[in-house]
Amino acid sequence: MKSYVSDDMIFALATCVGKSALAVFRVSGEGSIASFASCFSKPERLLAAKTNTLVYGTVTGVDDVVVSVYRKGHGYTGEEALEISCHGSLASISLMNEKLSQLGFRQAEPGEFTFRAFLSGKIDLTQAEAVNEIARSQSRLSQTLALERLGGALSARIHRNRDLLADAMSVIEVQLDYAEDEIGGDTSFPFDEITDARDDLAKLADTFRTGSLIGQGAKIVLAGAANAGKSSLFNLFLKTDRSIVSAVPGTTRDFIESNCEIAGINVRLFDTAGLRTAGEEIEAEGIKRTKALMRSSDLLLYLVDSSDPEDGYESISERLEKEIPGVEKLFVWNKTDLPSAFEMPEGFIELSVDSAEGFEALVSGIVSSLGMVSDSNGCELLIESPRQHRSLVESVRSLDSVLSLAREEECLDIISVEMKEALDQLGYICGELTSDDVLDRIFSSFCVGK
Ligand SMILES: Nc1nc2c(ncn2[C@@H]2O[C@H](COP(=O)(O)OP(=O)(O)OP(=O)(O)O)[C@@H](O)[C@H]2O)c(=O)[nH]1
Ligand SMILES: [Mg+2]
Repeated sequence: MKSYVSDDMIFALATCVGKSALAVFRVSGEGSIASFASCFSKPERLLAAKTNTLVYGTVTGVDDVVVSVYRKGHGYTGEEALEISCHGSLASISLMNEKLSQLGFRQAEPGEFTFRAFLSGKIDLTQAEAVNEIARSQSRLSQTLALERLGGALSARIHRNRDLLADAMSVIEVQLDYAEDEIGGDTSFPFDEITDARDDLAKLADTFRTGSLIGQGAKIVLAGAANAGKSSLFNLFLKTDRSIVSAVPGTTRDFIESNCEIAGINVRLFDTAGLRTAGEEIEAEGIKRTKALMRSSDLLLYLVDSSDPEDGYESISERLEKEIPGVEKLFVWNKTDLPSAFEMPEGFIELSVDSAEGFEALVSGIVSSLGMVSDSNGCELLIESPRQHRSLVESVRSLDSVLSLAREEECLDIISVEMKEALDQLGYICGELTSDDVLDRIFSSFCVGK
């Protein structure tokens, strides 16, 4: 990678610049401890310190500090490294920056500490990506899932399948060595092993939609006829009077958006203008925007006022499916505290925003419509990286063609090329095979100090 030299000493502020109790600097690289000891009030103590221990002292003319010592092979990067905690004032931060530069440390690039951890074999590429996913996570659930990947659950799953496929590959290679260029019957071809790996990888690839929704947050749009109770429901989700509620139809014109957590899932929630034949220009523009939002949503919550004989709910699901195809939808039969003007059609969720009756069922409906687990019922392994997803899909595609070529008793040479491709794709996921471009893209999206 062009900007990451791996044999020098680097440093970065690992905490934010601002008013805070403490600031933490990270330094890493061969010679870090000796270099830092030259400005430290107790150099011998520092030079003799065992790994994973703390040394208290003063950086002359800068600040009192506590230094965490990591010897080579330990700590985050796997290199000789220190974490220096000083006071969190802007003056301390600036003086410490100057001091470390004078001592010969280079300001680290974004993600460079994690890159070094990857280089030294402390973590693989899935774990490096998990570090960034944790740093970016905005909900408890996304944090928990990323932690699972950081712990190596994804790597272990990929390696298990890779081992299975490597064994299958060696069976194929033996047959190739014996110059049997065609499979004689299906007895010796490892169909079962390849099918098992293929199915497991496909299952993992299928978790991407849910994983990325959890990681990036789900876009949920509240829509429906004017006065159906969209703004009231929006406020109920946010637990605040964010959107104006009134009995006058057409209250919300421009859409309103806000972040919230629903069952541990990070959600970008939109309240929109009621859908009706618009009377004037501004409302018509609001409705146009509502429709665009509906099309781009991960989940559409369509509200009907069950007490209003005018609210055209009839065959709404078919109509919406035609108008907004391919978007997950939930239909909400609101205002159940009032006498119903019609019998509730099948598939609607009953709700009274006023009394909050039915709200829990609505939340469960949202969780399952997004294909998610709620934070209370444990976590399966999910992926959220588009890069990992692409490789999984490619690997499954190659394995599908291996299986169909083998069924057609095609030449083993061709089959082994596809097998190799499937194995390579798994190698890309964990970073055993990779290019500088890919590494650059992954690590440059980290923040400095990570
Ligand atoms: N009884 C009852 N009234 C409700 C309920 N939900 C909303 N309302 C009332 O219905 C009226 C319209 O509510 P809003 O939340 O403003 O409806 P809206 O869909 O945002 O309306 P527009 O922005 O005009 O499209 C208000 O008077 C609410 O108090 C409910 O569950 N029960
Ligand atoms: Mg409204």
